[in-house]
Amino acid sequence: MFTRLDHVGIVCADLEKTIDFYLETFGFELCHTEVNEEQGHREAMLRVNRTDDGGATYLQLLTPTRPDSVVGRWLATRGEGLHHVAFGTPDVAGAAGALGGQGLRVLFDPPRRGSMGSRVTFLHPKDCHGVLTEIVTH
Ligand code: V0V
Ligand code: CO
Repeated sequence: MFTRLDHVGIVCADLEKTIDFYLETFGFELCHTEVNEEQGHREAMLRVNRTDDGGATYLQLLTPTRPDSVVGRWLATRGEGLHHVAFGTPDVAGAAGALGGQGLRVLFDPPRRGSMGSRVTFLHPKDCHGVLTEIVTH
């Protein structure tokens, strides 16, 4: 179902400062930035490594563009830190359908636009032992 870890989502207060920290401290590569108006955040994808199946593993740094977005509410109530984990799959809709059939709550049905033109959905954290779990197909 899942073939790799695609990214770890991290909420931050200052996107530019946080990008600089990861580039200067750990040497990761900044490979993409975008605004996701639908989700209400601005983000950067930092590449950690490439994988044999042509995918890659990223850190996704997220900062809100409005206080009432998912990321805005998270920053206001929890502060900076880990927000979600995203697994890669060749078929996000198929994986979401199978997991929904097992009784897990699928949050975007159908999947929505994600980073770098991907298609994504999420599983409710309460159904995944406290971890907000994203499913992504590039
Ligand atoms: C909320 N909870 C979490 C959580 N967010 N637990 C673990 N990790 C998180 N990130 C818990 C929270 O503590 C509550 O538990 C309960 O879930 C309900 O939370 P809430 O306060 O009602 O929070 P809401 O209103 O923000 O709703 C939570 C959900 C929401 C998961 C439904 O965050 C959502 O729809 N997420 C999917 C979209 C998303 O995350 N967008 C931003 C990244 P207690 O306190 O009641 O026990 S988008 C992205 O990464 C993209 C597009 C990409 O390309 O990668
Ligand atoms: Co994500």
